[in-house]
Amino acid sequence: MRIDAITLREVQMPLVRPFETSFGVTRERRILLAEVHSEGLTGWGECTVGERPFFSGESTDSAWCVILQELGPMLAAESPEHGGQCPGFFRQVRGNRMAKATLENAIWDLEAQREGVALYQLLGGVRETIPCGVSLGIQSSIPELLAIIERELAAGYQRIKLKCKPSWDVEVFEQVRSRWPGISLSCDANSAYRLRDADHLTAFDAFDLLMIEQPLWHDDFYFHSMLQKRLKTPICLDESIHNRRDTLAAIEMESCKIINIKLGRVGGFSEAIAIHNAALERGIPVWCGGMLESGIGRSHNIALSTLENFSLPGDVSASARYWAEDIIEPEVLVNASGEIVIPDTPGRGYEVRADLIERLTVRKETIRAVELVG
Ligand code: OSB
Ligand code: MG
Repeated sequence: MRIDAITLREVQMPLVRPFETSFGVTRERRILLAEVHSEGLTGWGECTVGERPFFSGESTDSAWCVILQELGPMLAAESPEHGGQCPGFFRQVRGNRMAKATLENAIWDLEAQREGVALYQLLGGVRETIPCGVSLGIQSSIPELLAIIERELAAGYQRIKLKCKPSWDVEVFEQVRSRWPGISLSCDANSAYRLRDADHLTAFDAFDLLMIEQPLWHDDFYFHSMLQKRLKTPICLDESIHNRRDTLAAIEMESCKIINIKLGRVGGFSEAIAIHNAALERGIPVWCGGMLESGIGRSHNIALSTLENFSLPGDVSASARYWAEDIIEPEVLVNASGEIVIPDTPGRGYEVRADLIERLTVRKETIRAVELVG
């Protein structure tokens, strides 16, 4: 496919409620969207970076520069047939995986439209519905958290994940478990603990958690493997896993028993599929993480979650939990059984609301392929 132009824009979208993790509070998202125009079709990609470089080393502004200065021109000079070729085009650029995923995912989105198949089928997905969980931020009090859990369980969500940190953990788990002894419950520390906290972390074993996500350093495998030997609760790695090699290392070292796959963190659909396959071959279940995405990123997460080894509920939930108005149509809905029903229409399965996107846009730049070759 000939690339005619790539438009990068920043949209600003306030969250319906603030989201607090061990590294801070997010109230409004600054989201980058890429449109890749090719032969009359438009593929969309969302950059899942945070506003500040706290989850990964990338940020909204760093990704803006890397896409405009490096990755966009590299892609515009090519005529890709498959999204899977993108990592090759971007090979010279180190890191910047969320920026790379923005463009690669747009090419997959475009390819699905061109082939007239649903994106999930192009990816090799096999599920007609996907199981959904919710990730609940740190709250100002335990009663407030309990009220939110009650609402999410009533809505049908199949798994509750609690963000935790040293001052928001055991006491919270105790109260949640005493109220709901049987629910599927997990926690995510976003690297808030150190190995010296191992004794404290063994106390988590009393709460029958499905997993503890990324308890230690964001770039570590070895100390997680030491910690896993001391815990009954399975460790799930998020931040540490960037590619298939990381996956093999983590499994080999027994640093985790479960893997969270995020499209941005791993650089796009092709690496996400490679990680999925490596984990499947080794009997390690995976699930799809979330990064407070708009509908575009969410639609891509939904397509990815249909692959066979996405056997645990993910963090991909209804649009209305994040946005007063989402930028896709229909918005993402979760049924009373806590599932998203996969759309069967060609492409990503959700239409883009161009007018709304235009209204939310605060900056926009276009790279025209002719300017590069001409
Ligand atoms: O670690 O999974 C995480 C949000 C921002 C940064 C990191 C994480 C998260 C979430 C939210 O847990 C998941 C979602 O609801 O999109
Ligand atoms: Mg996480």
